[in-house]
Amino acid sequence: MCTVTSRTQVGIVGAGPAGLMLGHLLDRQGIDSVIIENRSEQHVVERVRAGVLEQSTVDLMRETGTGHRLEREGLRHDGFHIAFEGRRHRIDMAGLTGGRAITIYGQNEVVKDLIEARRATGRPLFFEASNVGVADLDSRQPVVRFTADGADHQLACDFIGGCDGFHGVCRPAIPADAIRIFERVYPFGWLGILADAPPSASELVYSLHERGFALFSMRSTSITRLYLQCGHDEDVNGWSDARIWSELRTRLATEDGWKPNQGPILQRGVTGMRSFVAEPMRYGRLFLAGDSAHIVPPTGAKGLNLAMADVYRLSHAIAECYRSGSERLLDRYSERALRRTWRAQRFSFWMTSMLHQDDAGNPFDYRRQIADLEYLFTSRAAMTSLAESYAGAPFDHE
Ligand code: RFL
Ligand code: PHB
Repeated sequence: MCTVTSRTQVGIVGAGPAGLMLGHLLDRQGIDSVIIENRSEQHVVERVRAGVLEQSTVDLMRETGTGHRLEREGLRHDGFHIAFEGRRHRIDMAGLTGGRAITIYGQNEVVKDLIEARRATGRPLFFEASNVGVADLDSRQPVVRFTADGADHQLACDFIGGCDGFHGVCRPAIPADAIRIFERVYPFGWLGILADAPPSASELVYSLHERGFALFSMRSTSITRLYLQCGHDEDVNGWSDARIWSELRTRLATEDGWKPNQGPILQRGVTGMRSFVAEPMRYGRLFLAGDSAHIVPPTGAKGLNLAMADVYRLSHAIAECYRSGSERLLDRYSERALRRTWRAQRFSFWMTSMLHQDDAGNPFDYRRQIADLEYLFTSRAAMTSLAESYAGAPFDHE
């Protein structure tokens, strides 16, 4: 096999939301990059994951020319509901935050739009790359090695964006004594389904039930997205369609007669829940962004949005370095990104522990959770705090 030696300004490992958006933001500043992804394009655009985009993510896509379809097809939600003890209670997110809202738009649609934008620039994007590795990270010319299109590639870079998710190769390439891991694994996971059924409510419903958490969401006016708390490593094959629907209805139905509509199940999967942070998010000229540096449990709907906040910050830092030679923003990147990360960790942990039933099922905890929720809905201050965190703070690059 021949070896191709080439050079770029920024080597980006991973074509998820973080890697693709980083490439896009750099391109807009006239900075060259090569994106290297180990899965196929089909796999990447069909992967069903996040659905909630914060206001800042929506604004970023709009302002950088990738928001056309999002504007047409995204569903703007000004609020959401939390159900407990048979009743649904609304959080008026926009009213409490001066107009900030979320938009429902599938992560795979975001990825499709970003791939299209990448293609339009003509800059390189490799799918199905194998043997991906990074080296010389603490030198002035780090390298990404990979095999693609029948050749071994040696890509010399000024910087590497480690955007390869939780199971990628970039974080493990950092020497163990240069990184510290903070982690909490929860004894539960989510079983998620996509159902061919029109959503029976116009906003999300998070539910605390004695049998465990459930969540009603959607992807469009004809597709419902639903989640159920299950075991951390639950075998999805142990769940028949009938059992899934029965459990969803039991946990979500409220006394006013509301329940999710049923329909054929189009897709199903289980995700174990964890909180994870790697510090710092930089080693030499390798910068981690998105899930490669941090994982939040999905209850706060923050993971994709945090990834976008990271690459927004990183693209500014890299651009400033090329423009003025100053490494000031690069040097602040990790500390500032971690500050936002820990805020999202705090919020996601709180939402998760308020709404899930622990394995041990201590009745004390359930009563405490109900008290937490009752307080929430009697206090405008508490609701405002929740609404602010859920809608997300503006992105910043300082
Ligand atoms: P990704 O999306 O994992 O992308 C990483 C990419 O890197 C590739 N890769 C490699 N490429 C080259 N060489 C290697 N050696 C590689 N190893 C891996 C992978 O194939 C992949 O394409 O990380 P990124 O870009 O940081 O994006 C993060 C988000 O995907 C993640 O945080 C969200 O999906 C989390 N999340 C949610 N976030 C939200 O903001 N709002 C939500 O509503 C929300 N809901 C969710 C979620 C995650 C979920 N699951 C399945 C974990 C709901 C669920 C159920
Ligand atoms: C989703 O629609 O996939 C979704 C919604 C809210 C969450 C997590 C995921 O907290």
